[in-house]
Amino acid sequence: MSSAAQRSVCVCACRMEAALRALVLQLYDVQAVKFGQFKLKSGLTSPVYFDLRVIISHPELLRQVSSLLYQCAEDAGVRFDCVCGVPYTALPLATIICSTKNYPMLIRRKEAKDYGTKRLIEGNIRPGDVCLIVEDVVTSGGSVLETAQVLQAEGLKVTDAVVLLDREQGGGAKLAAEGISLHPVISISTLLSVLLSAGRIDQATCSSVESFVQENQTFKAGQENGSTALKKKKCEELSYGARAALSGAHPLAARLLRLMEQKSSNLCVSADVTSAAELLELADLLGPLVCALKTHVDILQDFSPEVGVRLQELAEKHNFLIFEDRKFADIGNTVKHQYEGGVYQISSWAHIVNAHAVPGPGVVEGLRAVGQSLGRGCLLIAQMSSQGSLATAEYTQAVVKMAEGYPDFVFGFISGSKISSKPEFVHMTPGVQMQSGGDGLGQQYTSPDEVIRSKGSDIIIVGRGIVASADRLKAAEEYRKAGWEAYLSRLSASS
Ligand code: 5BU
Repeated sequence: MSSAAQRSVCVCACRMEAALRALVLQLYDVQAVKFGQFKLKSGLTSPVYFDLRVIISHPELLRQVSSLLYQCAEDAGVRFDCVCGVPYTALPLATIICSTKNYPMLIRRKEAKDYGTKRLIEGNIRPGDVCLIVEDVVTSGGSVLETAQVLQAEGLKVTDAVVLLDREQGGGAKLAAEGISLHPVISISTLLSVLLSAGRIDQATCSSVESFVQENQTFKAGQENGSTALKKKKCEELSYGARAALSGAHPLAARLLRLMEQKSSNLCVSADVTSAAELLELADLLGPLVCALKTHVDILQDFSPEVGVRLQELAEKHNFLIFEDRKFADIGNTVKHQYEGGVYQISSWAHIVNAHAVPGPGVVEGLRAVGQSLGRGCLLIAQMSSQGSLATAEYTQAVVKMAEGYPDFVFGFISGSKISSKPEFVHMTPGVQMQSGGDGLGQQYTSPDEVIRSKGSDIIIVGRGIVASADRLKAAEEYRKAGWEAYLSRLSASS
């Protein structure tokens, strides 16, 4: 770099520093930051309190904050197509950024309307667009994450968030662990040092805030600061084998995770064929390559109890689990009969079944009454791969909560991405093909790499990508390899 260029970079940096310093002092002067004893929602007493809502009464400051937030994203090289402010304080900030910089804006509703469209997001949603999140203050990162999940459920990508003030209590690390980079305009340490050097606060106040921050880390409830927490969390990305050994793992989840490690496979084939002979042939052919074989027993034209027996023999022979994609969705008493009896007697041969959570916990209790003593396990359907799925972010979160109530029977989810950070839970994702696109009937495809590496799921479920291929064995091997390599690179990125 020439010395003239170096000088101009230095001038820019100094100007930026001066702008941040002026901003901190102004925030203090308008009482957006206060020192004293404040009772927080959590019950804790904090020596510092931020109320950035007050900045809407100061138009010049509002403009300045918006401009610094935008600049922060620009300096970090963030690319985005639209902007969404976390309700409510960041809404005017996002509005100013969008109107001055010409970006389309989205508004997240806190509650879905109970009339009309029931949308959680207002504005034109273009699935695949990258949405930048804007926030005023980040403590644990929870509000940013909640907004991100609502946007992601609508098909948007969220990679970055800009925030005016980071309290440095672990929010950045939590968001990073979820694949979102947080870019703060000011950190609490900068704020304290500016106020201290300007004589607005004394050393005792500064120290008490520093201790509060250190003692109230929200990420992994540890005592470490955000960046150490991030390293720790990243190192803690466990292998399938290590998760199998966790004391809280359901025995069936442990068996599945173990055999995945042994077979180097996170591939579940969806054997959607309509004759019993073809199903069994497929199970024998692809058995060595898969961790699970998924069936839709009710599409077979010629089911007999013999099919269940033969499938079990093949599962033993090739070391895979049988997953009947029955999607139970009725009251407990009915699903009990559907699982145990009828023509298919599913509980006698399927290791895994799945259920919709929409009927409430009774559906799990009915299935558990049959399956638990047989050592079976259940996956709850938290999201679906189909276009226009009605599973909102709130619904998905409620499904995770429901699953947590039945650790002796529910061991994971059908979802598009990792939705629970508990390593005992297994995430399985359908709608997977090497090429993106759909099937004209609502199915939407994502690649193995994206599902495993970017979305953090555990198992890819592939149907027609393999079954409709001219060479099923070759196609299955390609998917196995793609899924496994994505898993290995996810692991190595975290160590
Ligand atoms: P495909 O051929 O890879 O599109 O088949 C996907 C399979 O997964 C098929 O058996 C579906 O019934 C199943 N599936 C799905 O596609 N999406 C979902 O959300 C759920 C199941 Br739940």
